[in-house]
Amino acid sequence: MAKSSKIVLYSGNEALASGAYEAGLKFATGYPGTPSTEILQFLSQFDEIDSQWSINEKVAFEVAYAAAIGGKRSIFVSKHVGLNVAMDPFMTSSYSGINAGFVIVTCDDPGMHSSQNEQDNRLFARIAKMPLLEPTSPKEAKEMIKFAFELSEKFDTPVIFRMTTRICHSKENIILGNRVEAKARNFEVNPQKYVMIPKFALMRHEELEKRMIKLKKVTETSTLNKIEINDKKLGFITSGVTYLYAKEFYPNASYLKLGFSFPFPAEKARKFCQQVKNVIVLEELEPFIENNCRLLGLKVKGKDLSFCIGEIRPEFIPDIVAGKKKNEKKVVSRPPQLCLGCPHRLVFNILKKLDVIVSGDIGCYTLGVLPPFSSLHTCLCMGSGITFQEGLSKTIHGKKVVGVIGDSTFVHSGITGLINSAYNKTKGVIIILDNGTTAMTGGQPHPATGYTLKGEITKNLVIEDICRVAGADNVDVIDPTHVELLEETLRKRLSEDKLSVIIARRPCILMVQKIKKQKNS
Ligand SMILES: Cc1ncc(C[n+]2csc(CCOP(=O)(O)OP(=O)(O)O)c2C)c(N)n1
Repeated sequence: MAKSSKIVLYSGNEALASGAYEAGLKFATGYPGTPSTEILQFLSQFDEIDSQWSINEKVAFEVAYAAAIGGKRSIFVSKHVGLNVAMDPFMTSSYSGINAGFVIVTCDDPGMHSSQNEQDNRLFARIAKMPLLEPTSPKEAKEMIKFAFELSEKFDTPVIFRMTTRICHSKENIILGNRVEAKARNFEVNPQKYVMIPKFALMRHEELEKRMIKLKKVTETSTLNKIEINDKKLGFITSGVTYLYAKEFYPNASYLKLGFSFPFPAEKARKFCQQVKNVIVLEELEPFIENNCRLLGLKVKGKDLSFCIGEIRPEFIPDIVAGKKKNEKKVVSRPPQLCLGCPHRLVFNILKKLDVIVSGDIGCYTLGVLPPFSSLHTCLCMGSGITFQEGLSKTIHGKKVVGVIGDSTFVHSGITGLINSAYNKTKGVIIILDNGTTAMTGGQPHPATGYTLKGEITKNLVIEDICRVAGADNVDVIDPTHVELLEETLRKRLSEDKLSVIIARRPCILMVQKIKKQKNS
């Protein structure tokens, strides 16, 4: 086959997806979340890849992981907090190992451009004992993802592939190559490997520890962990995008650039520190590399705690090197707001009038917390709009608690909360803000839209039916432009000693055309 050599300007997400395609990827799952969303959207164009938006990250992880055990190279993609939702299968998957290659792509969001926290998912590599790869740029992401599949298959392990917002969304010229089909693998019946009852899991734990010893040897010799000796007075141990930032400010310094950062290449770090006088560890968020160096007794300098909070910007580098605290210039911010014409606005106008506590959730509607509405009082994680309604309504006296949750979030992790509320005799009102899409992340379909990631028509989940069978006493479906009816119904349901769901259904104003197009296709 002639080698393709087309050059394209791709984002890190598109580059990663292209690399995975070329590596013979056959199965891809995920749930939308900034900054990861475009990876799966990009993969969905390829006929050779079975790709899906799953209903949440736990399900996505299990489906993709099972496909890998079944014999197809597979990938799971989510934002950093998505991996928390998938933590249960994630942790035990390193015991069972894989069959065909399985890569876990986690897109972390230092600086929380669009997230509820800025956890550093590199730390999960240590807990789960999985190899960790970290590209510095889109070009590297494309090449490294191929290595990730090879590594996974060679060592029978899931591989964590960690991206960050800047790498996901910055663009670089990428050379496209040909797809190489991976060698076919068959599923083998092997309960000792795939049935994690304690006896078998103990044996697999032993395998895992042996694997870690082997992987340690690989990180020591891997070309992804590269020593560049220049000026021997100043050197950096670094990974991810901070490597490029440091290079801009200190092109003549020495570098230990880590691309395969766990298991930590201890001997390489030791060798580097022997050759360079002043070694500074440069990394975003947690002192992950720094602590690994300290455990080895290496004399390295890290960053001040103030730089563990928020993104590292290129202009911070000299201050980190000088051992200073962060001195960030404050820019006057322009708060976001619900779009004019957004149907959620109509609901929050009413909630503002009623003297109620509102337990919120994650989606566009979280903006109900800000003026002019100022009527959303809690928001922790996806699904908590309903569970907080239960916990708060059972503790706060004198005020009613209304839970709000979006349609995509309801399917993601609201349904279980509603079943719990009904089972445990909770009273009160839940409002499902159903705008017919996952608006917050750019309008992805979910089961209640009746469309798949590939735009195909599928079974349409009926939210009101789910609410009824979950145990809601009343389910009202109201277009929120019928403001008076909505207010009247909400007041009535609040006055009753029942568990009620009101579905405020009207399409997202930005997605009306998109949704119409899907329906007509
Ligand atoms: C565990 C987790 N996964 C993904 C996300 C990203 N995310 C935040 S809200 C949301 C869904 C929003 O859709 P919906 O609930 O329908 O509300 P809308 O934005 O449409 O109003 C997603 C995917 C997240 N914050 N946490």
